[in-house]
Amino acid sequence: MDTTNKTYSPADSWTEVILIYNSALKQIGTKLEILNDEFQHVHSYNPIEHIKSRIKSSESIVKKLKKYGYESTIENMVEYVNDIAGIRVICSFTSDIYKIASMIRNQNDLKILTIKDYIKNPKPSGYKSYHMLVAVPIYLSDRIVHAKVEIQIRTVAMDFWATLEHKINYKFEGNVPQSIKDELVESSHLISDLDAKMLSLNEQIQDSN
Ligand code: 0O2
Repeated sequence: MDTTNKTYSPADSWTEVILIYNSALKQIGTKLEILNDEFQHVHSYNPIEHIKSRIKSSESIVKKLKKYGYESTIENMVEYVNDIAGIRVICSFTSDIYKIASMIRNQNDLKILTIKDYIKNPKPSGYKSYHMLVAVPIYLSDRIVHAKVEIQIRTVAMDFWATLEHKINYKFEGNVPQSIKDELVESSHLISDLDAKMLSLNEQIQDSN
C-alpha cells in the first residue's frame, strides 16, 4: 500500500489499513470467481475447488515484524509484511494451478510483485504451493492506494499436507522432532505422486470423451 505523505493517528490508521486490505481481498476474490465462471462457460469445467481468504492477525503481524527486526508500526507493517491480506485458491489438479496463475497474470490492473514456485522448487520441509504477490489498486473516495495480496495456489492434496504440517509445527512450537520432519518430507512425496496420478487419470478421462 502506498502510504507516502500520510500522517496516521494509530487507531484510525489501523482500521483504515484493514479496510483497505479487506477491499483488496474482495477484489481478488471477485476476479477469481469471474475467471472460474468464465472457464466453466467456455470449457464446462471449474479449475477452482474453493477459495479461502484471511487478514493476518495483529499478533502474527507483530511477530513477523519482530522476526525481521522492525518496530511494530503501521508503516513497517504495510512495507514489510507481504501477507497481511492472503487468499488461498484450492484446485483439483496441478495443471489448474498454472492455468489460474496465467489468468491472474493477464489481469492488467494487477501488478505482479513476486512469484515463488514451491511446486517446481519445494521448501526443505516438503511444502508445495504456488505463491503470487500482487498489488491491487483500491479506489477510495479521494485517492487510489495499492494494497499487496499474497495469493497461494495449491491442489487439495497440497493443502491437506500444508494444513497438517502447520498444525504439527504449532503443537511443537517450531521444535518438531526430526523423525516427524522426515515423515512429513516422505508424505510430501506421496502427495506429489497422488497429484500426478490424479492428473493422469483426469487426462485419460478427457481423452476418452
Ligand atoms: P501463516 O500462518 O500461513 O500466515 P514473506 O511472507 O515473503 O515475508 P517467506 O517465508 O519468504 O516470508 O514467504 P513464503 O515462503 O512465500 O511463505 C509465506 C507463507 O507460505 C507462510 O505464511 C505459510 O502460509 C506458507 N508456508 C511457507 N512455508 C511453509 C511450510 O513449510 N509449511 C507450511 N504449512 N506453510 C508454509 P506464514 O506467515 O509463515 O504463516
